[in-house]
Amino acid sequence: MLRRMIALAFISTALVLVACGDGEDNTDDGNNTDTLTGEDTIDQDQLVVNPDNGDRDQITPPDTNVVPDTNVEPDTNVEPDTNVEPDTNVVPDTNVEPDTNVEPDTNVEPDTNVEPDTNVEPDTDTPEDSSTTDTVLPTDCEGACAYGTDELRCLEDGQTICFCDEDNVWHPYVCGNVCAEEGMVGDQCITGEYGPTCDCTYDCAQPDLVTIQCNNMVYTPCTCAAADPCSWQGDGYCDGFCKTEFPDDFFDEPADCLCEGECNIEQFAPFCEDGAAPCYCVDEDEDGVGVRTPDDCTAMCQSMGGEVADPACVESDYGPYCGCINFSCEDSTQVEAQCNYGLTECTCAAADPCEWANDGQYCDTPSCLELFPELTVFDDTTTDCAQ
Ligand SMILES: [Ca+2]
Ligand SMILES: [Ca+2]
Ligand SMILES: [Ca+2]
Repeated sequence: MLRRMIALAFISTALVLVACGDGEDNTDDGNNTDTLTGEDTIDQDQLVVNPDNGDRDQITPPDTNVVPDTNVEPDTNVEPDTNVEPDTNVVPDTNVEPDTNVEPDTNVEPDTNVEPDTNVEPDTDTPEDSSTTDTVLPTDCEGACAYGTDELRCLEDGQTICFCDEDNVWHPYVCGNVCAEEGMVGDQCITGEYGPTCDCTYDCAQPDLVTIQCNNMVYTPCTCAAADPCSWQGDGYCDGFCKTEFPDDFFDEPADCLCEGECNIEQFAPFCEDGAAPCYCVDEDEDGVGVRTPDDCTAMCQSMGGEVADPACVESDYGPYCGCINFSCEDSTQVEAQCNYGLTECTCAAADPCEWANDGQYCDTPSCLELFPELTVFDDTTTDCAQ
C-alpha cells in the first residue's frame, strides 16, 4: 500500500508542474503577434487532469503542531488477554530475612472436653512368637530343634528358609529352589503374614513355569486363565473353583460342572454345582459307573435343626459341603447330627454335647470363639490347646 501511494504522489507532482509551464506559455505579454491576446489564464483547478484529491492528501506533510488530546476517556471495555504465557524466567528472591520477631501464642487453653474412646475392642488376635526371641538371624541351619515349637526362620543370607521337621532337626531350603518347584519365581526369604516364608510369585508369561503348575494340579492365576493352558476345560473334572477364585480371568466349565449324566466312580471329584448343591457320583449297583447326583442341602440342614445358607454349597479343602446356619440346640437328635457336621452354636456350646473338650483330637476353643464370639464355648485348652 505504501508503494502504491508514493507512485501516485509522483504522478500528481508531475501534473502540477506541466500545468504551471503550460499556463506560463499561454500568458499574453503583449509582444506576440498571434491572436491569442485576451485568453484567460487557465484556472489551476482546470489544469488538474486527474484530480485524485484522495491520493493527493497522502502527500500532505505531517502536522507536527498537534496538541495531544488529554480529554480522552480510557476504554474500559477491553477484554483481558488470556493468551499470555507465564514468565518462567523469574529468579527467586533469596534476599529475604526470616521474621524472628514473632512471639509464641501462650494464650491457648487446653481442650479438656475430649471424651475418651470407650469403643475400642481389645486386640485378642496377637500371634504368639513361640519360635524365637532372637532379633539376629542365624547363619547356619543345622542341629537339634523342637518340632512344633521351633518352626521356620530365615537365614542371614536372606535366601534360605530353615525348617524344624518332625525329626527335631533343622533343615535348610534354598528359596530359589522352593519357588522353582512350585513353578514360581523368587529367591528371597521374607517375613510374611504368618511368619518367615519364601517370597514366590507367579509369572504366567513363562510357559515352562506354567507347565510345572499344570503338572502340580494347582489352581493358580495361570492355570485358571481363560487361555486354559493345562487343557482342563471339558476334561470331566469340574474346575469351577477357578471361576470362584479368579473371577477376572478364568476358563468356563459349561459341561464339567453340571450335576447330571454318568460318572466314573474312581475318578469323580465332588463339586458345588453352581453354588447350589454338592454333586456326588452315586453308584448304587457298584458296577463302577455312577450317576452324578446333587445333595439335598435343604433336607440335610433341616435334619440338623438348621437352615440352608446362601450359598448353599461351600467348597473346602476336603470337598464341597452344604452350608447350614441358625441351628436349634433343643432337639438332642438334631444336635447329635451336628456332631458329624462340625462347629455350630450347639456343638461349640459350654455343654459340649459332642464331648470334644480335651479329647486329644483337635484344639476347638479358638475356632469356636472365632465363629461364635458371643457364645460361651467349652474349654478345650487344658490339653488339646496346651502345646
Ligand atoms: Ca474341567
Ligand atoms: Ca452303576
Ligand atoms: Ca478338642
